[in-house]
Amino acid sequence: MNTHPLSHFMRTSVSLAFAMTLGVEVLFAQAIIPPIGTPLQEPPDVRTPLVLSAVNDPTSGRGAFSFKGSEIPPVIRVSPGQKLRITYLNRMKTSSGEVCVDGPCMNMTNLHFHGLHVSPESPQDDVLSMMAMPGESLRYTVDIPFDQPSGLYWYHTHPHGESYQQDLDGMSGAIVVEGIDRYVPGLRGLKEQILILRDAELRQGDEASSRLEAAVDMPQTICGNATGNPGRIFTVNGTVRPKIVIAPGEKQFWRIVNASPDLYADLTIDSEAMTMVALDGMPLGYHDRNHPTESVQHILLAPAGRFEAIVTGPALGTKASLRSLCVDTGADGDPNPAMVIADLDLVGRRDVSTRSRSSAADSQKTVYKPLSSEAIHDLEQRNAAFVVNFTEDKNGFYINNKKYKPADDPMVTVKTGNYIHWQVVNQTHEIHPFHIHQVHFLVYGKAGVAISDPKWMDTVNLEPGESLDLIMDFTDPIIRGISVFHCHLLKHEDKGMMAKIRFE
Ligand SMILES: [Cu+2]
Repeated sequence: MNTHPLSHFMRTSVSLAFAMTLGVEVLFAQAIIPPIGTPLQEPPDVRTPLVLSAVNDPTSGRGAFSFKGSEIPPVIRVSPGQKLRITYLNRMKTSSGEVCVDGPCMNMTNLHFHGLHVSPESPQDDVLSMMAMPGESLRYTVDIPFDQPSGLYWYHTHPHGESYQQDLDGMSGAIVVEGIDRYVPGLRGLKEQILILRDAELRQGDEASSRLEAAVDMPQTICGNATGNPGRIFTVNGTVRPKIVIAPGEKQFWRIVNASPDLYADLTIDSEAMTMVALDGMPLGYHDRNHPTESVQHILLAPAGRFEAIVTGPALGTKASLRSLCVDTGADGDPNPAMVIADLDLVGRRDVSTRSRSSAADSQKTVYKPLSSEAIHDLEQRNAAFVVNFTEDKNGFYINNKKYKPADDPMVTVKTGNYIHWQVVNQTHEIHPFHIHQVHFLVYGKAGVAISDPKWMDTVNLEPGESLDLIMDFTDPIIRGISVFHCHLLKHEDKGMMAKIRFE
């Protein structure tokens, strides 16, 4: 269940309901959420180096990132081959009003660079030994490799036991690794929209929450097998159901990250097909230069997933919205009903601050990393070198019957330099997204049968009872060190569904 203990919600939700009538800004959740139907807010861009702070919002007390005096997390733009330098200051309070899995949150924090093929050792993407208590700071210098796939990544905090609450509070932001236009030159000159999906919480029996449910057209009928009441709706860049200006026939480049700790988005734009360019930051052309795009009607984004696509403005007179369809999370899952995420505004005036965000032409060569069908077939024939079993009971969540503890030794050691066949098995009655740090994997088989159209991802959903065959890309020695893999429903991760891996 997703109910939140903070009492401030009542006050903020009431003011939201009031504001929806008056059309003024209101305090809601972690920050000011403009009223429904306002234009999509563009987060600020920043290049390395930068200073980011973890703070408690003075009104709500909730965790937040502070950047240049504002609580809007910036979009970090880096190029392959660059060093990403971040000074991260923990300015949160020593005592928290929020509740984490083991009692009151301690407000410890750090950063994870989700999807980047970088070192898991300090001062890089180290979520195990790098940890800042209130008053402490961390200095990150992350070497982005030259062959890092160009696409959409994200940063979020990763303190085991507190990840869920901090991510729910909105301590996350987008990272763009520049250069995706090398794979799809047609992206050059297109208006880029970055959409960061986070959460606004609902409270049962609360009038303002009912209004929010109505505002996003959430059906009152049960969706799938999950019981209970919906606990969340999506926000986009901090706004409930914003308007996205796009002219009829205009092509735009939409880059969407699902930064919710536990809501799935099965994204669709009414009857419009979208032209997918990348999934989880990985351009489709990176492994298959002859097929850099694919037309899709909808795409399932698990928590932490990213989707990048060319969207075409529908004909004038059409009503079109970006929606999430009902996701059946299973009998033990939390409800994940359909809702409207944003509306396409075909006649709205474009804001004047439209930036040309596609990367400038540079001297770097386009990187391709094909994996031949023979190599895939060869890996298919071998038994899985490692099997990840997801299980759960009333006491917690487990990988291979083990509940994660920070003092654990690595559960598995692998030698870098190779592609390796892994299997992930979901033995529970709810869905879970599997994620591993530092690498992407090819999802190439389901229940032992080859998938006709396999995709490279860094976070993949598992249906109840399902087993997936993955080809892990452990080829690059840059990942050497101790890292983790886990369920990306962050409450499950906090409750033990995580394990360490040693890359040798
Ligand atoms: Cu899970």
